Amino acid sequence: MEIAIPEILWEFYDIPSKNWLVTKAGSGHINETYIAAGNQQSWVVQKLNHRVFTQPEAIEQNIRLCQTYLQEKDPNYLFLAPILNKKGCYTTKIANSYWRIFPFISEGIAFDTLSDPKQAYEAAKKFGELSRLLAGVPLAQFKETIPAFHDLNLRFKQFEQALTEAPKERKEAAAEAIAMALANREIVDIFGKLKKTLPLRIQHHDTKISNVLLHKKSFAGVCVIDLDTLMPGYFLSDLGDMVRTYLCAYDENETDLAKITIREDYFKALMSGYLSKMADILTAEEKTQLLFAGKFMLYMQALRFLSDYLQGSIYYPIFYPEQNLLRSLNQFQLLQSIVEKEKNLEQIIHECLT
Ligand code: GN1
Ligand code: MG
Repeated sequence: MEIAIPEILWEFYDIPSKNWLVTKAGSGHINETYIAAGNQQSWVVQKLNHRVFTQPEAIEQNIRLCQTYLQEKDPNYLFLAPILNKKGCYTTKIANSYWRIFPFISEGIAFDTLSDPKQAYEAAKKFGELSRLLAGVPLAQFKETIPAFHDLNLRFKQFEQALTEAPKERKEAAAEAIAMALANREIVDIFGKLKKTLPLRIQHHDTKISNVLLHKKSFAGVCVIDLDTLMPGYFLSDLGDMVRTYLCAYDENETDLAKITIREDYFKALMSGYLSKMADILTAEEKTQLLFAGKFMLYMQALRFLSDYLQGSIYYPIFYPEQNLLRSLNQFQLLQSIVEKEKNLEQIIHECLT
């Protein structure tokens, strides 16, 4: 693996240049993340994927708005924004690349899957806390860092387009996943109706479990990370992506579908953690859609992996040719598992709300 942080990057910051020991970090699909370890202090260095995030200044603006607001609202809240360069910007452009440097949080750890319901409680509480703290921030000044990012109606159109354009062999290989996408189309229609009435809130839009740091020993929530899609959206996005990634013992890359089921005790922990911060913020209508949030995000992620497979895997990096198809089947399987356990899950939600 080639590791390439430009040496000159450090000169843009008030960080005395050191002989950094650089390693690749994180399991994210889109940006490139490194840890630069020094004797006294370490940093997380990240190269923004400019093909996906075409407007770094929109990210810059949203993060600044949140940071200023949060500093006022709760000065002790750890908001892990990039550190400022000498020009006072979060982002540093070198040649045609955009770089950020974040403080390295040594007591924090990020997981790809969970092994204790307490972790689900703490992580969900941490993301719930962010939504809660930002509930009063003026939305009008925020930019969409990726336009219509979680608009399922648009994602479905993109899927139909991909289906029309896909070569015959790919369509045949994906027949099962395509059938599942069409069979669950109701989710698109429900979302289409909900977006007319649900309130807009600042959402993180990528609340997967690897995007929150928990304390190494106690598992207490330390801070959320990956703030590039912090922008207005629906509560469905943040709650839903937690359901998508906290409940199964295996992640989206697992290919043995027999292992893909949800753990109800983790669902309970997740809901209680999230609602401990959000119960008095959510509207009555939002509270009727808590289970739908998970279905919505699982369906959308399945559709995105499937569309990408049909288009020749141009968005999500893969390690073998069928990977995005298998990721899609994995997510459809998890959706199925939610549908099968729907009654119990609704009962758990009911208990958490009363
Ligand atoms: C991508 O880059 P990463 O891994 O944080 C994607 C998310 C998906 C996720 C699926 C900008 O996030 O929307 O949910 O993969 N981010 C973008 O694992 O598309
Ligand atoms: Mg991300």
